[in-house]
Amino acid sequence: MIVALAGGVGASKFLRGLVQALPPEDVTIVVNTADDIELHGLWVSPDLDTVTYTLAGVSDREQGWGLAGETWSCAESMDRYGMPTWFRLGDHDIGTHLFRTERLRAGATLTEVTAEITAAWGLAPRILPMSDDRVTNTIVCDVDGAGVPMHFQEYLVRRRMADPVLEVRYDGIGSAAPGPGVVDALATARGIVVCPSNPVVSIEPILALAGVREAVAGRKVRCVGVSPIVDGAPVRGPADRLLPAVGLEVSCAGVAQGYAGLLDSLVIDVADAGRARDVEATGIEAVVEDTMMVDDDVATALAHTVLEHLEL
Ligand code: FO1
Repeated sequence: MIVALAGGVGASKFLRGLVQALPPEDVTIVVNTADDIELHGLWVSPDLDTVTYTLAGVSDREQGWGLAGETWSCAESMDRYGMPTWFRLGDHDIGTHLFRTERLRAGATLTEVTAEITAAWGLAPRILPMSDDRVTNTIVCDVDGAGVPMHFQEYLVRRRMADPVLEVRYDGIGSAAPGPGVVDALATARGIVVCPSNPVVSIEPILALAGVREAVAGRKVRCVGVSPIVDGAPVRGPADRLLPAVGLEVSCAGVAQGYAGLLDSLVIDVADAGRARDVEATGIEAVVEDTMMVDDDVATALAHTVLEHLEL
């Protein structure tokens, strides 16, 4: 079994390629839940849903998140009443949040509910939330000279990354346990993949759970990552604001520095071939490949490159 550590949109594109390159039932995906948010009484797990919808082939491919052909009648109705709709929930997507929330309230764990949701979409890969406990990415921003903590979604979506970032916190991480099966999957994997996701708010919260970084660092198999930074900028999302906040350069070399001791190889884009030596200075082999996943064919070719370097 291959275990992939994943965030949302970038990871999902890559995973579509991975399940073409491997039997899907041989893939276990550990997904970040530190972006999860409770809104209007509903538990929303954006990265779990993005991975699920993308692998099910029902995602809005242009937007990256949510469902294709979504309708927004509920949000329009909420607007009428002056309810906050800055985090837009589509009508069909709300069905997923209603199901998840109802099952959690009835006592199911997030791991159990996720298995029910992925089964309902007929998915073969195993999708594991990183934890059944609440961990929250909190971005401390400089607002008029004061340090103001915000939920990641508030920083990203509501305030559109407008505030300078002072610090990134993983609230709840100290008392959270990895989800059932997470450490065991890593310990028995034939290879580990770190998807092209934000290292600070998608991958680090997974690694920071008790025993996870140790399981990756102590593996006897190979571990290969794909850089989410191309030519000094994130393919999407706020990594260019968050990497400097944790002291890392916004480049594939900065990503390598953050993963030093964890990865054997890092796939970097052809645009970054000139940074291969800087990547290798961290002790990680640099593999130069097209990482711009404009379609599933590029994602599948990239997945084959990753598998080659896992030396299965
Ligand atoms: N991203 C936005 O930029 N605006 C939104 O209104 C928004 C709503 C949303 C609803 C459900 C969902 O699963 C994801 C949603 N996202 C939205 C994406 C999300 O904020 C981020 O892409 C991830 O959290 C980052 O991995």
